Amino acid sequence: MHAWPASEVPALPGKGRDLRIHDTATGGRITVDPGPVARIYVCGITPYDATHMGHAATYNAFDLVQRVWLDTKRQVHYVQNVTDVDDPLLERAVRDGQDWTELAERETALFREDMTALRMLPPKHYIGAVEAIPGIVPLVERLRDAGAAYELDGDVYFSVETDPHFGEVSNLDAEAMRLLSAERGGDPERPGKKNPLDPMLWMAAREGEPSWDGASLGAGRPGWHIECVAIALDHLGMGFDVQGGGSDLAFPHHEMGASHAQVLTGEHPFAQAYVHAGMVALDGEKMSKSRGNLVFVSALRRDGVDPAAIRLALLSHHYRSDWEWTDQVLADAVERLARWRSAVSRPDGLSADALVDEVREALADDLDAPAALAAVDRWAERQNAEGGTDEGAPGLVSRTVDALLGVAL
Ligand code: 5CA
Ligand code: ZN
Repeated sequence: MHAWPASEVPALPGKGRDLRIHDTATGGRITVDPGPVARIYVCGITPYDATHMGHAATYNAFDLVQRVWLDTKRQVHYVQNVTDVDDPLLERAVRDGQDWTELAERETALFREDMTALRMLPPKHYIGAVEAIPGIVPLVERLRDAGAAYELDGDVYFSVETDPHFGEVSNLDAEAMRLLSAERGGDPERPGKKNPLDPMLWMAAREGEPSWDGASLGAGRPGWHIECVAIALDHLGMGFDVQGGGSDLAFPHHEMGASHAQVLTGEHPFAQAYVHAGMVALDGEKMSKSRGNLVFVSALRRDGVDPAAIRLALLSHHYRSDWEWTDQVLADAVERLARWRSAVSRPDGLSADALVDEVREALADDLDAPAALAAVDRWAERQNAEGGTDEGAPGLVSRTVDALLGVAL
């Protein structure tokens, strides 16, 4: 699939700081040391009901990761998927009486437009589940032939017990895993499984549902976790730097994906850091397609909201916290954008050298965007009140905000 166009990332004077980020697997902050080419995989959307503010907040977090790396003069190799065939997508298409491929294409196109408007950096490889199927089938066959997968009425399951590291991503107890598995696409109640948590790798063709040639697996379609594993191994390889998504992906999705990959390759770990963004809520409940309590990026844009203000609203919360979308959050962001734009509108002003350092330091410190915004607020307040004589300072602030926060002033 094609991704979306990249906005220019201005180079800043000096050099950025190395990223320290909270890793779910170790439960603490680690310094990521990616080498000259940083490798990141961020789980993409299942294309229906896109792009809501929860999606946007999660992609904003991983956009910041890349901006911190780019500021250290590294290249970034970014891969994202689109889950363009899966149960919930097919169910939605049936509910609305539309063709599932048309639904997926339309929503993916909308997502690209929203990402472009929000100045999110595009992945180098943007890969759909359907186009990944020829690469998925041999992986499932290999797992089966190695005794790590088994058949149940034509479906193929992964045996979690074959990975000695299973459980090390999310660190949950057995009961919590069972509950989350049932909630998030698993089938712990299905009789005949070796372990109730075992996830499906390949689902045999079902009447009235799309299916693909699965060679020795028979016709069917891929399970969810193996989709991301196949794409990540193909485009990044084992041991890449950051696996990213919302906190609802830690278990089972990232746990199972890590196990699939570790058993397939005999190597550990799948990713150096597992990074998870908090959940955005609306009216006290997690914003989710199943609840339908959604605020869409495109609806705000249609109402004439500047995408830079939407981005500032996302940035005003720490990526790891769970937070609530409200009209006030957006109103504050609109005001902040106006103050910042006014402050950078003059050709000279208050020196910004210290500000560049502060923003860099805040973001390198587990992506502390609220601290970065506070630093720019302080500069803008003094610039608007007192000004200064430093030629080019406002331009430097614009470039800093653009390069590190993705906001065009
Ligand atoms: N296609 C899979 C990943 S392979 C998927 O989870 N798709 S999704 O469309 O449901 O979600 C896309 C991303 O948005 C995921 O990282 C998910 O964790 C995140 N997300 C979903 N809802 C919220 C929310 N309310 N707040 C923050 N992030 C969210
Ligand atoms: Zn994924």
